[in-house]
Amino acid sequence: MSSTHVMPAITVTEDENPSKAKVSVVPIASVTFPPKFEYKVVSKSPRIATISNLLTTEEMQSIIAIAKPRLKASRVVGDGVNSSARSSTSCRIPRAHKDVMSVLRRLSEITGYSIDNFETIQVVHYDETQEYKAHNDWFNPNGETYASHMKNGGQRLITIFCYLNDVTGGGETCFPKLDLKFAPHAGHAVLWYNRRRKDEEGGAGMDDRVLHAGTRVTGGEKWGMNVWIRERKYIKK
Ligand SMILES: O=C(O)CCC(=O)C(=O)O
Repeated sequence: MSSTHVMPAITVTEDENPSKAKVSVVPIASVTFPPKFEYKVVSKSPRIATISNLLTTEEMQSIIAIAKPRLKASRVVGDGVNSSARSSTSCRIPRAHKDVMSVLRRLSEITGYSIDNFETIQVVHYDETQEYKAHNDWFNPNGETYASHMKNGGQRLITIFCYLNDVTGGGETCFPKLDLKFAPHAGHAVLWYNRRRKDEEGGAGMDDRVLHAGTRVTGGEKWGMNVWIRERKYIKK
């Protein structure tokens, strides 16, 4: 493991991350990055980036082993179980394992957000033919379940979707409104902001442009991991 890495060319301002002013629970010196780690800005508005080599092979194997016995039919926020929009299985995993924590520490350093703001990690698994149709990760202020979701940690400000294996066919993460598509590659991730800054076109508000889908897997299986960063501390239940 090497500590050589390219620091992100992205600045999180204090108005969008008030907790940045507070002391991080993780000392920066303890964070190590895999060799060839690279953070690349893809779009400045909406803010989207790719992260190459975020996870090591050992970390991916551990995360999959932790998740495998826990998988259940995926739920959709505010839409109940077995929604036709999402045919994958998923589960939440504890962060206590060192191979989960090492990834979260990197993401805390990259984004400037404390791990305290990270929602419980979700691992997703798609078999061949499975998919997750276009959706937003943010809680809809007009939705029935908005208040209950917001109570613990507030809005999902940032999504980091990590790829835990190489997929034989399909399974891209697709942003139909932006004409952007990311193919799944083991150890890599896509990061995006779900809320516009006030200086972005349209002004501050939840961002419809980051509507995205996990396209149908056409060969092999796909493992992924969702890291959602909330605007405030998220209490694990
Ligand atoms: O599978 C993907 O590429 C995206 C998954 C996703 O959007 C989600 O789990 O919320």
